Amino acid sequence: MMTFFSEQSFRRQATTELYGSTLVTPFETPRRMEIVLEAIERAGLGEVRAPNDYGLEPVKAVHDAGYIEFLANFWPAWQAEGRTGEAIPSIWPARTLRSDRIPRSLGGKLGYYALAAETSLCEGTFEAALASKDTALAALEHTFESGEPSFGLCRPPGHHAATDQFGGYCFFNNAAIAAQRALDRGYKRVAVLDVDFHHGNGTQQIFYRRSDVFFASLHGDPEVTFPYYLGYADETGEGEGEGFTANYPMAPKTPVSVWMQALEKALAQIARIECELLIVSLGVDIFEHDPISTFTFTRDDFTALGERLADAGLPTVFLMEGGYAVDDIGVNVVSVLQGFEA
Ligand code: SP5
Ligand code: ZN
Repeated sequence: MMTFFSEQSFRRQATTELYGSTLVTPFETPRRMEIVLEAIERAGLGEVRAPNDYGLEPVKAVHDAGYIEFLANFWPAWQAEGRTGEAIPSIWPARTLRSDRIPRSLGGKLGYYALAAETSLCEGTFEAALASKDTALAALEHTFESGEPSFGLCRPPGHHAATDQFGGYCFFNNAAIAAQRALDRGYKRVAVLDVDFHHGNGTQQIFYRRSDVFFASLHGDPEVTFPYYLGYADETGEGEGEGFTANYPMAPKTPVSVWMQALEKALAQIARIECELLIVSLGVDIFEHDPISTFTFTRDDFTALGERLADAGLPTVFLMEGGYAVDDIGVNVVSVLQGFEA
């Protein structure tokens, strides 16, 4: 399988993540990419190619212009104010405050455009986010042109990023950008299947009122898991989009057999709706030893997942999302991709 990866992904080198009451080294570390690349090479999965630069148009097709500009300008502006540390939001337009104004100050903008505080903004974040969406777009283009499956080794991940909000280690929603591009290239209906441990709130929000993208997510129950405020089973889409969102929240330690039953339901919907392309938001934080997650996937379960996805019989683009058991992330990802090819 062809993999796409950009060295520019390494330009985000954040040193802080707000975790409980302390700042820790971010779980979403650049080292993850090195481990995946090593595993791809060791397994002989296939060529790894750098993506083209697809510019900002495909980003603007999904994200708010003010939000893109905020991410593009934030770091230089922050530095120009003499701020040296990484930027972490600490106030939002929460329910009792106004959300119809975007404050002039950087601190005000930071909260306006954030949905969570664990994800800092730092030097190189915007450049890495651009590289990540280019990686997704290159994978999409490869599958569009050849019909062959492809893997976009995206970093930073994307599925928590909404129209105009970053958080959950995500800035641009790579899966949404690729899905929109697929539609613009002529596909009539696209499925985004999100198997990351966390609910893909951003992807859901972007397509919630639309029937051209079917979004299905299998994830830790938001009653007890990040992002807490989206991803419940009663969220099924709105208006035109009614029936084009499906959520399968599951309790901590849910057996993989139960998870696989939810996958069957999601794949049945994808088949019934007659989706022409499958984009997989591939988070391997469903691994049994993931440090921030509570599902129980083993290496063999990842292989079985890949095999089952291949049986769907659709042109398929895998895009990297989460996965924080750094030493195992490579084997886990490659197991899915080799299962798919087997
Ligand atoms: C792309 C992706 O996987 N983003 C995940 C973002 C999760 N950030 C918040 C993590 C909070 C973890 N709380 C864990 C408690 C473990 N005891
Ligand atoms: Zn995740």
